[in-house]
Amino acid sequence: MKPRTHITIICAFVFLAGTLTGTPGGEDWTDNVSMRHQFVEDFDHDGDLDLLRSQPVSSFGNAGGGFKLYLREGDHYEEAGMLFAHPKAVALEHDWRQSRIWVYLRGGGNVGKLGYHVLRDEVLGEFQGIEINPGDGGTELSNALLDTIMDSASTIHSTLVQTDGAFPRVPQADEGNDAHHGPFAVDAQVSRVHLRQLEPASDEADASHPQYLFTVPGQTDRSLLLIRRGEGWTVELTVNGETALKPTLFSSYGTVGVITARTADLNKDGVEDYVIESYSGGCGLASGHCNVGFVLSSGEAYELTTVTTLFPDEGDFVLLGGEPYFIHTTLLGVEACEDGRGHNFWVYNLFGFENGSIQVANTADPAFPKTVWYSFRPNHSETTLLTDAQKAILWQQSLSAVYWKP
Ligand SMILES: [Ca+2]
Ligand SMILES: [Ca+2]
Repeated sequence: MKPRTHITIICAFVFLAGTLTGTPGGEDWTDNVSMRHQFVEDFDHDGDLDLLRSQPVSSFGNAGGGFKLYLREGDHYEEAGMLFAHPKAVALEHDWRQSRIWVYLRGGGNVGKLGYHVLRDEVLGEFQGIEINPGDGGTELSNALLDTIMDSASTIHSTLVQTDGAFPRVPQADEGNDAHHGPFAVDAQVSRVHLRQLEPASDEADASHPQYLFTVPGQTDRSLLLIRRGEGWTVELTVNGETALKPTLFSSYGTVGVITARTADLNKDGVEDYVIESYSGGCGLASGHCNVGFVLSSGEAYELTTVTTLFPDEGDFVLLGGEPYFIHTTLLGVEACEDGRGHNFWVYNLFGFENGSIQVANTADPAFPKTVWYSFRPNHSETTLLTDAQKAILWQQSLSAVYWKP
């Protein structure tokens, strides 16, 4: 077996200075709930998401603090050990035998410790590391080592969560999604597009060559085929035995869970279109990252557009003025808001369908683009924490995070 190695960098995305103390939830905030840094990641590479959860933030200093590792075992977690880390300097490396959890621990001045804990057979080993001297005035070698391991280009976000100190529960699939901060008020009358869920034609997929074949019941003339290629997937579509979409890269990375496919006529030409989804996994809110492929009818052929969004669900397909739209979701941070503090925001854009393509269509509803503060309680209002100029920047960022034609 060929060793497969990749390092994913995990960093906290929340703005710690503003949230470690104070009143993150406004007047509803009470002190009997503790805030924890939480990384949700498959630490032991067994296909189940695990938790690395901090001790109370009040015990944290500049170098970081203690974290406990909980490995998912079926419907519960087993404590696998403890490590010391800074929530912004944790990286995870898997090879075929074991995992390494890399940490950088800042000391005084430029001095710090870089090293890892081996995770093997569900046991977390001791810290093994070296003293390095990075930063301004640090050595070239130390800087290169730190940059290589804590490569910010591969950042995966963690979350700051409220806990009552209890042993962690196994999270539910929809936990952490944007439903409590959606673009529409809870009682808003919004029509949804009905999408028909498709079952793969065969569940006997060969594990070494995974593929999914989807057909619409009663429509034997066309079929949609997804084939695993390396880490990613290609999609192809045939109509009456003819190729209507040649094999095209849909998602360039692996899938956590299963690929799903649904149909609806989104571009209203009388021919069913397809929506396919591949969740990327990752920790915390990153687990909501999902590639959504729109396979849209266009004359005799079909065209694929993939977008990356967060926690897509039925609620993201809406009818506005009788026309179908998709609500695209991103989560972005702003360091200095109107209250002088850093906050995170859900940014929503409307996408419309025209023939085989997808377009930004925020003009379809005056509420879009919508920017909602990700606070600690349900909220569906346009934020007042940002200036128009800040919102314009966020909006630009939200659309640059979309992965269009692969
Ligand atoms: Ca695991
Ligand atoms: Ca169509």
